[in-house]
Order: sequence, then structure tokens, then C-alpha cells
Amino acid sequence: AVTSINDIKVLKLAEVHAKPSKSMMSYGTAGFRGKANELDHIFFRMGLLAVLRSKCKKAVIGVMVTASHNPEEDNGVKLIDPHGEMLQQEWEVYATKLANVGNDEIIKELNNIVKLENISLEEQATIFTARDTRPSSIALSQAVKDGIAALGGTSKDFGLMTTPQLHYVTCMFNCGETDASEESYYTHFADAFKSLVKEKSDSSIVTVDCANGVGAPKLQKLYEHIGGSIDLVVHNNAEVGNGKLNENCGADYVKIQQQAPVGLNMEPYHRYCSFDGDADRLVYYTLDSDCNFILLDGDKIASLFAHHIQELLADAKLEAKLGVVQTAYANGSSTNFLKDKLKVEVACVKTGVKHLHHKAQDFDIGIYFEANGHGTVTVKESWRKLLASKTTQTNEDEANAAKRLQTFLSVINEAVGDAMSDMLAVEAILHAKDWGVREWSALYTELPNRQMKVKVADRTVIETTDAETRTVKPSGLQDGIDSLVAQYVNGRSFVRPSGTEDVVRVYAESDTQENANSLADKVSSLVYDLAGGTGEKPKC
Ligand code: G16
Repeated sequence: AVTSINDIKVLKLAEVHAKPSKSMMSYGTAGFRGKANELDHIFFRMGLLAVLRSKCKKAVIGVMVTASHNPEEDNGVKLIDPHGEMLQQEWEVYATKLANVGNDEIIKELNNIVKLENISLEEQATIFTARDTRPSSIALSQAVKDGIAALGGTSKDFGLMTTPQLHYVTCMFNCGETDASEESYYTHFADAFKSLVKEKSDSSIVTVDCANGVGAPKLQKLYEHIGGSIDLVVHNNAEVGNGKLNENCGADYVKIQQQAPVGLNMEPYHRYCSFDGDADRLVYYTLDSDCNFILLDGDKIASLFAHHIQELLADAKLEAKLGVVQTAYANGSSTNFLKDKLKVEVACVKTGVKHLHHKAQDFDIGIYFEANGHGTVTVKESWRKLLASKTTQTNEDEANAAKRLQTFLSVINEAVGDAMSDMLAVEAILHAKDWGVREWSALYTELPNRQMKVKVADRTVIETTDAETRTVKPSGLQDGIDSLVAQYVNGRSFVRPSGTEDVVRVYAESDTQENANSLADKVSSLVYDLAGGTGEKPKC
């Protein structure tokens, strides 16, 4: 049994995966992200950390190699905790420290974590790894595996997978399903969907933009398991590594540009949706009869879920504390709809699914979605038991409604936001309600909004508070934003440093698209002036 860290083995491999002297990175919104050719040492060290995390939790840990929505030349890595959640936040601090020390301090840092967390090195460590389709992901996965081997851990490499698939298999394995695999993922979600949608409706065609990423082959496989309950057309499924990943396509592009992905000829009121590069985000869209682009983003998906779940709860005569968790990016109209029309409790937290997921667990049923399309539903174990008991009650109508809710919840990937399973959930609801995108879209009308990115020399000069809705640094920025916002009807704007890209994000909404654009331009220009903008100044 291993009782101490094998210094020689670790240091030898650490030399192979040497850290460039100036590199300083932190565990951001979704792990480490950056230019792929600058990250080799980070991946190796995250392999080391995953072994300690696995020993500490006495469970399998996941390591996903992906930069999700970022451009193809970027890459990233994040750790997945035993139940498919994001890495516990205290460990993000260890991750950042371990990523930034020189090679000579790696052993000291590892021993420090062992001591602080009281880890028994004799424990076994097993790590599940997977990667997206970026060309750099193969070598960077190897760096992770080298890190795992250096500390005597065992790795099981699932190869190409979507991020949510790795979350799912990690969670299922730790819950006792020892044959958890990609295949069991398809079987589970396809079966759940088929029991919700037994027959295709007349308007069952959905065209899916897979961002030229790993979602394309995986969706194809899921489709093979679903058979005749839906018609899927896979778009943007280009060959791996041709530089087209997320380029002018994918959920992030469609959400921010508010336009169709490249090469898609749209028809009014047909259903279209986009995944991002690792298929953990989903947005829908269509054209109205005047060919105006209509986006149904994460806020609309959350509203649809809340509407449906609330109806089933009423039919089943079940009480539940139902809540929706959003971020500052949520459109004001969606928050009003949820609070005023549905009378659902709404919470607002910082960007990053880890924050939303955590908050959602305060509710019996917690629906969380970022406007960018990343989200899911969580259910408290005690409430799940209550639901199960209701399915066997004598009142047939109530028992049937409880069963419908139970089956609906099983088409959701509770571990994490999942484009494929969320898409099935949306389709199942539309089918149950006999709705098209037109009815769904009509739940509420968005306030026009605009998102922009501003390049600055050092984005950490911006510090925020109140769930990132206000800035506290640099001085003068918040006052400036406040006085700009006051000039616009229904104006709202905030800025925050991105945790995945080297940019500052700017969000603005107002009564007309022109006003939202103008407010976004002015706030961007203010950020450029007060936070050390670089390159071309945003025009306004
Ligand atoms: C990741 C996170 C999301 C977050 C997004 C953008 O998404 O998982 O929670 O909204 O980054 O974060 P930021 O604004 O800090 O750059 P993905 O799809 O890239 O993994």
C-alpha cells in the first residue's frame, strides 16, 4: 500500500510537464481555461489533485478535458466530484495553488493538502477521464493521466464524451451502478423519453446545431436509441479538428449574436436548437411569420420547466417548495414572469453553474438555468420519496400525474446542465402540452438586451458584489454605469470579468433593441476607459 508520496516519480514527470516560469492561472468559472499550448503543466497537476480528491472522498472523481464554448485553440480542465457536481469550492483554492507553484514546491503543496484534508494515502484512487474533440485534447488528456499515474492512481479513460456524459457516469458509478457507461447514458435517457413521448406528433422535427463538436456524434447515438419518437436533423457536425468548433455556430454564438448559426436556412416556426462545444448548453430559436429571429434561451427553458412542473404538482395535488435560480444575465421579463405570473420563488446568484446548482438544492425542486442555456433541475431526496409514495395512491388521476412528474424528472440529468437531456425534456413538455415554439415563446416577451466583450490589460481590476450586479472596483465605474442606466427606459446594465475568457463581459437591457445596444456600447466604452482597455475602443 502507498503510505507516502513517491517524490522521485512525481518530480520526474513534473519535469516532462514543466510549468512555464511566468504562468499564473486560477480555477475559474468552470476550471482552468486558456490557450491550449500553455496548459500542459496544469493538466498534469490536475491529474495529481484528482488522485488526492479521490482518496479524500473514497470515491471516483471525474476529470473533463474541454474548453466548452471557447475557440478551438483554447482548452481547459475541470474536476468532477463524486455525485457529478462541480469540484467543492475549498478545493478550487488547492487547485489554483498547485497550478502556480514551481516544480520544486509541488511535493510540499501535495503534502500540505494531504495534511489539511487528513487524507489517508493508503486509499485507492480511481479517476474517470474524458475529452472533447479539440485536437489538443488528446495530448492534454495524456498529461492528466500522467499526473494520475505519478501518484499511483488508476485512470479509466472514456475517450470522447460530452461533459454531461462524464458527470453522469461518475455519479452513477459512485451510486453503485458499476457498469455505468456511455451506453447506459443513452439507454437511461432514451427510455425515459420514450415513456413520455410514445408517438411522434405532426411537428416533431428539431434541427440541432452541434457547434461542430462532440455533441454531433453523441446526439446521433442517442437518436439511434430513441427511434421513432422524434425526428432530429443534425447540423454543424463537421469533422474533428478543422478549426470550425464553435465558429459562427453553437449556443454561445446564437445567444450573444441573436442570430442563426452559419449555414442554417430557417423556416418560420420550425424548431431549431444549438449545443455548445461540449454539449452542456442548449438554446432554442425560430423565426416568426415576418422572419424575425426569436430566441428561446435558458430563461425561456427554465420558465417552460417551471410552468410544466407546477401544472403536474397541481394535478397530483402535491405540495413542493419549487424555486428557480438565475444569474444577473436573466432577462428582467423572465424574472417577472416567474415571480408574478407563476408565483415561483426566484433566487439570483453569481455566474457559474456551481453557484446555481448549490442554491437550487435549497428547494424541494430547484430549477436553475443561466440565460446562456446551461441548467437543469435538482430534487431533494426526501421529496423524491414523497413523490414516489404519491404514485401508488388510490386516486388514479393524482397518481397518474405523480407518475408523469416522476418520469419527466428522469429525463433530466440532475448532475449537471446537459444539452441532450434538456432538449429531450423540452420536447417532452411541448409534446405533452401540444405546443409549438410559438406558444412556448409567448409565455413572456423579453426585454431587448445586448451582450458585449471588452478587452482590458488585466480583468482582475474589476471587482463585483451583489451576485455580480454591481462593481466595487475600479472606482467611478459603478457610478458611471448608474448614471448611464438612468438615461434609458427600463435600463439595466452590469459588467463582470469573465472566468473563462480573457475579457470583461458587459450586459445591458432596455425598452428597445436600439436602446439596449446604445446602453451596452456606452457602458463598454466606460469599461475601456476606467479598467485599462486594450486594442480598439468600443464605438458608441
Ligand atoms: C462556463 C460555465 C458557465 C458560465 C460560462 C461563462 O460555461 O460553466 O456557468 O456561464 O462558462 O462564464 P464566464 O462568463 O465567467 O466566462 P461553459 O459552457 O463554457 O463550460
